[in-house]
Amino acid sequence: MTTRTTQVLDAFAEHLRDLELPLPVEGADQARAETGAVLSQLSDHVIPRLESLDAPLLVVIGGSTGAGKSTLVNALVGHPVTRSGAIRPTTRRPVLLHHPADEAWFTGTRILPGLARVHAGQSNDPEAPGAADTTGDIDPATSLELHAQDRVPQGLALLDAPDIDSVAAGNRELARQLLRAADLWLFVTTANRYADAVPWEVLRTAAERDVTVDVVMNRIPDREGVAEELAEDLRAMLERHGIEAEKLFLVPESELDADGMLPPR
Ligand SMILES: Nc1nc2c(ncn2[C@@H]2O[C@H](COP(=O)(O)OP(=O)(O)OP(=O)(O)O)[C@@H](O)[C@H]2O)c(=O)[nH]1
Ligand SMILES: [Mg+2]
Repeated sequence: MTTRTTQVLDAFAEHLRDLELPLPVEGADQARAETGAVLSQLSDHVIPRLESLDAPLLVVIGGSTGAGKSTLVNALVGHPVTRSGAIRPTTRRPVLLHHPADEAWFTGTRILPGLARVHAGQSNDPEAPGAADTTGDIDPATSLELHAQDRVPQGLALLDAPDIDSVAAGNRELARQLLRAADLWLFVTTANRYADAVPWEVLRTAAERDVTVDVVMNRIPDREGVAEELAEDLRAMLERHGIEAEKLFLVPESELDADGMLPPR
């Protein structure tokens, strides 16, 4: 349904697309980058959300490489669906998990129209996490892998994103684009890495546009008092950066099983 509001936004996007900044003056690069970011936020989030308020909420799981994003997503659905690994970065192609009944919301180009859809072949085959690469050579940085999962509640979708601080430039840009499409950003960091600079810069942009952010501090040493101490420090950092985290989840370090899975609890 196209409303008057979305017509106005479409016209605004049209103006932005026509905007030329040809002169090599100071700040021109920045202005070009901002124009691109606004355009992608309009097409990836604002317009589709206004057009279908009842579409599933998109939770984007983002953060530093190796923070354990994919491992946590696998824990949430109870079996390995997205590849986790020792090589940094591991996740290249974003993986979107949705309830089977919500499939139609994501197969089309309603959100993230610039990303080609790749369907997971046997999404419930635990032997084959990330086994969707049957589609040959579709560039991971411009595609989105879709998995129907019964364990994901209807009305909610989880998106395992590439890292935001990657040495791979494609990953960094894609991760930022995915965050702009998020209804909720689940920011994952670890007890070792939570003071790194890059995530805080990205969090600040999230705060600037009032996006809802929840924070996971992962891999907290399982010793008395450590979680409380780290949580207090992290809360103070969030406050200093003007970020209102709705929830802070504290996840203790635990042993993974042979499949790389966290214990269910
Ligand atoms: N022992 C232990 N290892 C973990 C835990 N969480 C993650 N790991 C390991 O840490 C490595 C990185 O985990 P991933 O889940 O791939 O991290 P990621 O945030 O998805 O990384 P990118 O995809 O590169 O952004 C993997 O080898 C995991 O098996 C944990 O709680 N305990
Ligand atoms: Mg990953």
